[in-house]
Amino acid sequence: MERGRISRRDLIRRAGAAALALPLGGALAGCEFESPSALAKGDLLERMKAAGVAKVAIGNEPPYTKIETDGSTSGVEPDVARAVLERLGIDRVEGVIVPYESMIPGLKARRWDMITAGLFMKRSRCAEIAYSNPVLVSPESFVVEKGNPKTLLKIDDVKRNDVKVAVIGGGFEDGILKTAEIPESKMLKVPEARSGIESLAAGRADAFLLPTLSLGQLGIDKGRYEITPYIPDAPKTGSGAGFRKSDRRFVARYNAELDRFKATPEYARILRQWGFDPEAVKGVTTAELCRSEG
Ligand code: 6CS
Repeated sequence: MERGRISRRDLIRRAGAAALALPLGGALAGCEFESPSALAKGDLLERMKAAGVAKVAIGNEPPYTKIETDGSTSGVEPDVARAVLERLGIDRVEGVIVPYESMIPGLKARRWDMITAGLFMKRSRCAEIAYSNPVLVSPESFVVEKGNPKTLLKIDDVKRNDVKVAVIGGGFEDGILKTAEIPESKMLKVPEARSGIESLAAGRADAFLLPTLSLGQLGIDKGRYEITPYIPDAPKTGSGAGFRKSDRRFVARYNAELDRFKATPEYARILRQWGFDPEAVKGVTTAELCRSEG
């Protein structure tokens, strides 16, 4: 394998064990792992300006976040964050790949400055971190065997049928099933999106629950599987950037720039590039999304 290049699978496997700093735009520099450096306290904007970089937690789940073949970070959330941060004088964004359930603990431990992963807003998360204004809203779907033999179209169908559904452990979908009081025996916890598809192929699950757009990016075999229509009884999923509550002064400045950016054609272009509808988030508030259970 060419030095400095590791496979996507290897990247995900290793990322489960450690945070991985991926310089934006630069090649993966020898696959070193960035040891978690406790970020100094003080004003977040000043700190990021002094460092010349914003360190952001991502999940590497296109189209929300993506590691490009050159090791750079993209996806709808990092691309929007990059545009807003540039307006605040911070030119570089450095993605760190971590599991969703590690994003908030790592933020609180000051291992990264912010979360730009499509970490959907819900009551329990909004109690722990400060979210920016919403960047996007997006639907959820199942991927099931072609023909949907178990007729899984909504969360209630999981309740009423003898099925097992794969979800990312600690992710928003895990919370959806728990809130619907679906027993753990009906859930299969997987570490990330690709292993959700693998669990279907291995016959360990009847469906995989994930954002519709993410399922569309997994290259599933359309001869064997299909993605269901949007799930009508799943809570509205929306995300923005996540910050420590102690950085609320910065969040106010970030929101002012984000709101101005959301009025530009560039914002609409970024969302559409990744398959999101910029109109869908209009009028949606953080307070509204933070009322979601889960
Ligand atoms: O917010 C979450 O936990 C979910 N967000 C995305 C973009 N994918 C799956 C994950 O469970």
